[in-house]
Amino acid sequence: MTNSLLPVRGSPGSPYTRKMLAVLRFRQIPYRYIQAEDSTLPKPKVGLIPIFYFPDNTGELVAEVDSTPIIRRLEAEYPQRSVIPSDPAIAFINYLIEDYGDEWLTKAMFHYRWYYQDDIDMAGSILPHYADVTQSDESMSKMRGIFSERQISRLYVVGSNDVTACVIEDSYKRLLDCLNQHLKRYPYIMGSRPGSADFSCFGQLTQLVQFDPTPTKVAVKSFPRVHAWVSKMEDLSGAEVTDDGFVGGDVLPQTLTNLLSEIGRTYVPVMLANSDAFDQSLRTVETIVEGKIWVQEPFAYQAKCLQWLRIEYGRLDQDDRGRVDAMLAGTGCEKLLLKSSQN
Ligand SMILES: N[C@@H](CCC(=O)N[C@@H](CS)C(=O)NCC(=O)O)C(=O)O
Repeated sequence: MTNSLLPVRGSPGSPYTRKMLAVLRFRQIPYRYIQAEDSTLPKPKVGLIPIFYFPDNTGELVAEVDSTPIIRRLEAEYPQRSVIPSDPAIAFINYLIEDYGDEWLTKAMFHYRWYYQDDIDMAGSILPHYADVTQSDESMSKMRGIFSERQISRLYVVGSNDVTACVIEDSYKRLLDCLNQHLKRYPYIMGSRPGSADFSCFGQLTQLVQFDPTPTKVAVKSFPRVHAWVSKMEDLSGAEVTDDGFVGGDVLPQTLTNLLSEIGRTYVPVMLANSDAFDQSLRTVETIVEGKIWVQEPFAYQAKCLQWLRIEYGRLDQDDRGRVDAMLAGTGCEKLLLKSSQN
């Protein structure tokens, strides 16, 4: 029986795990969720969660990580209840917002979790239990110290430091405001049915809006609608959707354009500066975001993300490129595509 269930390894404290479980539920794809180390399963090439175990053509399981391509693979293998808009221009917008959720919003998630003492205490005392709740209190308190120190020492990886803290926090609050405005009219970011962009933002927000005390306070006090949205997104297995449910046409709703402008203020300059740092073999990424200095170490994976985004754009035909260009004009996001559009 379990053979027909797609095995997925993850953890409740992992935003990407939450993203993918919510996709599986919405898409009504039967899965089994593995929350513990299982030595009988193969190891992925990169030590990240969530891990999906797909059977190869001999039936042998192969471990895969990286939620964005896995979502596309699931689309090919399970046709029903797609999370990718069929209109290529809207699919591109969905891809861009998905990447923003995965690559920018995660900075807020990691920053808030490991920057302030209240948040460090909560995450440090709860997260290690996810590996095994039957561990003794002694073992847990040891784990708590090791785990917290390791995570705090990695804040620099996402670019969180004393200089960038307020840029990250302001961007989180503006995002909540954008979502709050948008959700007054549409149940999902992508319209009246959820796209993969909804799930990437949701994944990060499960932690920001509902777990870590400092960012949760912001949401509860000022954005209860977004808090409720996150709870509803968790399990959309029974949500009814129609083929024309995604936003469409040539003009996006103003609230979605506002979200793109928010993306243009933060994600865009940092992704561009990061990619330039790689091109020029710089040891530090330095740019200005919202008038403040942004410094971080170059992040190879995010340079690849920008390449992939440009490849998606390059796949559009001329008509759809023109539509995307018009949708992005003036939001700041058009700057991401300057290189590829010159090709
Ligand atoms: N790009 C990956 C990112 C996955 C990721 O960063 N996962 C985190 C947990 S949410 C992780 O496994 N970090 C390594 C660690 O915690 O040791 C995806 O979309 O799946």
